[in-house]
Amino acid sequence: MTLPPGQRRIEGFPRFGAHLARPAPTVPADPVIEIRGAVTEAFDVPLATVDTLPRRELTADFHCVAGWSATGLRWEGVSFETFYRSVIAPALTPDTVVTHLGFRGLDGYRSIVSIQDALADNVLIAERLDGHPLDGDHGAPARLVSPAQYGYVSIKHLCRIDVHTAETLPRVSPLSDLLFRAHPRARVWAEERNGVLPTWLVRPVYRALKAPLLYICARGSGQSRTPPPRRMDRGSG
Ligand SMILES: Nc1nc2c(c(=O)[nH]1)N[C@H]1C(S)=C(S)[C@@H](COP(=O)(O)O)O[C@H]1N2
Ligand SMILES: [Mo]
Repeated sequence: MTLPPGQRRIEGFPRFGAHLARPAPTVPADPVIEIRGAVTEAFDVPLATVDTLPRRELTADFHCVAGWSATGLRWEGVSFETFYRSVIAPALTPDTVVTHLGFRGLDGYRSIVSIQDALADNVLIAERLDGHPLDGDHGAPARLVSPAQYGYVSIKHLCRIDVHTAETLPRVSPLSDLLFRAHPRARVWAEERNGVLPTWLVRPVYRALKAPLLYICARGSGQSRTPPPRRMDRGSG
C-alpha cells in the first residue's frame, strides 16, 4: 500500500493532538454544533439533528503531519457536503460568498479550511469509528474527518463552525507558532505540511517530535487512565 510522501505506517490509531497530556473534554448531555459568522442569525445544530441526515461510511487512511499514518480506518457519519448544503447554506446571509470555514473543538483546538477542501467528496462529520461510537481519545461526540489533508484539519470534539467570507490570516507570533503554522490547503499528497516553512525543514523536525508526543498524548488517553492493578487489591475479594 502506498502512503503519501514522508509518511510511515503506524500500528493501530494513536491518540494525538495539542491537548497532549490532558484527558478528553467532557461531552455535554445534549451536544450541539454552533454555527457562527456569515449567517443571518447565529444558531446551534443539535447533534441529534445531524443524525437525521443520510448516513455515510468511509474507509480511509489518516495522516498526521508528524509523519505517522493509520491505515484502513472505517468512519461512519454524515457527509460534510450534505451537512453544509442542508444546514449551513440555507442560513447564509444573502449574496454571501463563503471562502473558508473555521472548525473548533470542545478543547479549543481550531482549524481553518477552504470551502473547496471542506466540500470535497470524502469529508465527513464522523460519529463512529470501526463500528463503535467515537471515544474521548478520537473525538467524541463527533469530529471532522478530511483524509486528503493532514490530521490537524480533522477537528475532534467538533462544537463550532464559523462561516468566513475572506481568508483570515494568522497573527504574527513567536517561533513555536511558525513551526506549527497550518498550511492553508494541508494536502497530504502534495506534502503541504506547514504554511510558512519549507517541507524539507519541517519534515525531520516533526518526525523527531513524533515519539515524545505520542507518549505524552497516550498519558492523557482514556485507556491509560485506568490505574494498573495494585498488589494490595489481590485477594481482597
Ligand atoms: N479538538 C482537537 N482536534 C484535533 C487535535 C486536537 O488536539 N484537538 N489534534 C489534531 C491532530 S494534530 C491530529 S494528528 C489528529 C489526531 O487524531 P486522533 O487523536 O484521533 O489520532 O486530531 C486533530 N484534531
Ligand atoms: Mo497531527
